[in-house]
Amino acid sequence: KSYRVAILGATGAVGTELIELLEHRNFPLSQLKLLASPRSAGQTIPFRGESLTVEAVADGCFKDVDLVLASAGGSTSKQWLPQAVEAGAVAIDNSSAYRMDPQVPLVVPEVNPEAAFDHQGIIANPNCTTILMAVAIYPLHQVQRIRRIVVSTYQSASGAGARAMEELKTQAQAILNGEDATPSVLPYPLAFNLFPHNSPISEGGYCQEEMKMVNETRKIFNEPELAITATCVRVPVLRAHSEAINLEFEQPFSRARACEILSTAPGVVLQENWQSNYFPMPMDADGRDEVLVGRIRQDISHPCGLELWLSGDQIRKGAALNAVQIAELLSRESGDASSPSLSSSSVQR
Ligand code: A2P
Ligand code: 11C
Repeated sequence: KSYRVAILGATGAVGTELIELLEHRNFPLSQLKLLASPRSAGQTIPFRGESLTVEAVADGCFKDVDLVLASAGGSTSKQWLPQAVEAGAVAIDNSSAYRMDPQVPLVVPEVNPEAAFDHQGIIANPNCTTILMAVAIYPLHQVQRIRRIVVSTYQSASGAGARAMEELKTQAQAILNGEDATPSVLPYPLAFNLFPHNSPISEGGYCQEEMKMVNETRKIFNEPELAITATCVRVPVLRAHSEAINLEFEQPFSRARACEILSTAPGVVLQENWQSNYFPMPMDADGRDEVLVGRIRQDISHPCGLELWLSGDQIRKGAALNAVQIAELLSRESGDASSPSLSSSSVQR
């Protein structure tokens, strides 16, 4: 079976990657509709040897669509996805709009693939920092329960979209040229600088990005009480996020055992060379599907503590790839008539 697919936000950083992944992973599709704002209508994008024209999202545009991959921001998802589901499509949403909705599964295929089938039309893709951390630590959590997570992030411009990536490049050049480098996309200059994550401050002084890491990880792991604290920082990297993660387990967990588990964990590449001080870096993670994990070491401040470091491509595994993997899960199950699938008739509304 092949599917009629629409990408909402096709001209953005994640949308561009979605198109590339659908092409290269040979997703079974019979039609691809590219949707964005009216600003991009008429733009053409190559796909499988053809030139596809971007359309402005509009009433009625989902009537011949089986699957929507959305990455156009929360308000756009809220505005259009109910209509897409109503028209019979299944939507995989990259925005934060539906993630904490109890009716909506929040899925990382390496962690909770079964949750994807329990949908009512919308499936949420987690925040990028959450996905990268979940892929790296869930295999350890399965062996020995994690009691507390302390995470600090080093997030690239790509997390703020294609325009923020462009701004980092032009700003760096402007600074080197001694020209005006006033930002217009991000709130502060990112070139040769960093700042605490630019999402609004919410509960108790945590920013929204930090609370996403707390709440989304709990939902994906199905561990509503898991203790998590996060500090999120935007750094002048173009693409790929990094994270320093401190884990406290219920029992001591040796570095050797953690390395053994992570060396075969799905979606993880263990990357450590202690002699040359070579560990995961965003430049190595850029364009890769896997989360690179390294610098695994015993926490000298706690008998049950373990430290680790990761870099992962925010646009790829942190967003587009995770969404395509969810679509692949659903499409594989569609062959089995008893499973909820991508066909609208099986979606219970
Ligand atoms: P457009 O390029 O027409 O503005 P990024 O995350 O890289 O900033 O990309 C955001 C994506 O979401 C783009 O494809 C953008 O389209 C799309 N988008 C933003 N706002 C809307 C909207 N109101 N309706 C449809 N698409 C939107
Ligand atoms: C960032 N993670 O790097 C954010 C961007 O909830 O999907 C994505 C926000 C989200 O800035």
